[in-house]
Amino acid sequence: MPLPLLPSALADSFARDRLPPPEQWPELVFDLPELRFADQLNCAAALLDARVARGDGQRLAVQGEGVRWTYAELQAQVNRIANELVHGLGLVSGNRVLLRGANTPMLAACWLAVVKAGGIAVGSMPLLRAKELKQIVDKAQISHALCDARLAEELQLARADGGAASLREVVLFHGDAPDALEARAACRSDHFAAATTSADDVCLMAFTSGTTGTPKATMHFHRDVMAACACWPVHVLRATRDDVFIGSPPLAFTFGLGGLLLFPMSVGASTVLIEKATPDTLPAAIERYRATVCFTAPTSYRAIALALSNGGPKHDLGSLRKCVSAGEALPAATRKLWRDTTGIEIIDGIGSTEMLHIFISADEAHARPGATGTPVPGYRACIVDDEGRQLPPGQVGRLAVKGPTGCKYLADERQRQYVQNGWNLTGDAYLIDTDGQYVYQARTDDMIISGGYNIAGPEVESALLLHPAVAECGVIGVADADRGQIVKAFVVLKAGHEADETMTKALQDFVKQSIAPYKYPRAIEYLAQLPRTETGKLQRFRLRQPA
Ligand code: 3UK
Repeated sequence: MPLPLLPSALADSFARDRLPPPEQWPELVFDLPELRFADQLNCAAALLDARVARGDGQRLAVQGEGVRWTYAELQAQVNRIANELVHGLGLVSGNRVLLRGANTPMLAACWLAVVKAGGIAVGSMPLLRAKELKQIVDKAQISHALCDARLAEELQLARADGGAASLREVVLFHGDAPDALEARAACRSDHFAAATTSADDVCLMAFTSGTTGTPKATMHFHRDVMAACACWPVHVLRATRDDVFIGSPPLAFTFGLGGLLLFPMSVGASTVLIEKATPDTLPAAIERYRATVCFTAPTSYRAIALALSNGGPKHDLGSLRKCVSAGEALPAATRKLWRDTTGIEIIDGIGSTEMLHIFISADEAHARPGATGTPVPGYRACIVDDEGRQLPPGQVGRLAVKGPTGCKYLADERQRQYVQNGWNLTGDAYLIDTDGQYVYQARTDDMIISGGYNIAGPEVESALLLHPAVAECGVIGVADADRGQIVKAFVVLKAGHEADETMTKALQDFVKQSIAPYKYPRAIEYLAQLPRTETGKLQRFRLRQPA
């Protein structure tokens, strides 16, 4: 049963008033001693002020293009921005603040300032257009926006004709206007006492990447942020204060927020925030900053490794120590390719916006090709059938998890789908194998049913990726009069390979030889690239739409 909530300390009760009703909450589990937090908790103060108070002020905190801030410098900048928010822009605790920008030290400082001031940070993906921004502003009733000047246009469009009406204040940064955020903050004191928030006060709203449907806002508490820092990073990642974090996921995506800001701060390490971290630019940045811990998506590891082995520019990745993959299933072929190229065993982990971060994972020593891992300490998981009954090992069913964090949608009927009987149901089909490892099958709604067989698209993708001509691929089910559905593969070939009948036959035979023959793709279509979200997820629904 849900815990009784601590009284809120926020002046604006918008978020508290829109939490799911008690009976729709996931059960929360706090069985690790380190998950007992004080009733009064501000996570920005816990991550930043406590670090400086501990004597780490002179240690490097964050780097980016032309920026190198120690923890003390970051704290001073955060305090100036927080003062401007409260004293210049009239922010009241509990107000929602839209953050818009590519990953930069300034964006990170804005996130910390909003949360330290008791505001609620709402990240937005840099590529969002006016229509999507308007949806976010309206849904979260956002009052303030801190926006990179180079991304201001779509936000202005969202406000045209009286749109996004709740948005009172928009301040730009990285611009040269006299009223830019940097200039305003420079006039403010670099001392700011953190808002005294309750551990159960919302500090962050994350909109789901939503491959389909209208966006949902997940809400997380100050305590949730600290719980995420106490579980996976401590028990699986095990980074140290000397690590240098780097990677591609946007800070608006909780994979990036945790991996590139919260987790490095929680151990006193430093982070590198770069605006464009594509497979073309990430290797050079790793070399330049001598990064040691990298966060990116499976396709990005594959693309980097392929480029290195195909005579692309040679970058020294020798500083890397730990590589984390999430967002999508990590194919065994990609794990092997990365190990062959860099000597590093990838740490795979499944997380979700609803759960805040990773809840099933395996460290380098326990990594097994094709499996995600085991529940992270602090979390429990099981596989259930459609009626919620627990299934024995070996059977495919729905993944169910619970832990110190969980799904709390902002006023959304879909809460009943994600949370059932106290368990969070992620929408993934999984099985537990004989050694207790959780093995990803597919998104539950992506299972292909062909001629009475259940076929998981990602398994066929993994088989195809092992073929030397295949750069990338995506597999879906398409309607078929005889079989209900047939397996169809969309394939991107590596340079120098011909998309023709011979290739199709070769790929089909290749799949039949490595997995059960009935799973082979009866149809293959060649594409120049696959449709992906900004976070690297394959958009299978777009493959399903007829060209
Ligand atoms: C899929 C995975 C297999 C899975 C996320 C780490 O991806 C994140 O959040 P989203 O809300 O999507 C969640 C869904 O993505 N997925 C993620 N990781 C894996 N499938 N293996 C994986 N390793 O379908 C899940 O339900 O965008 C990931 C940390 C924070 C995150 N928000």
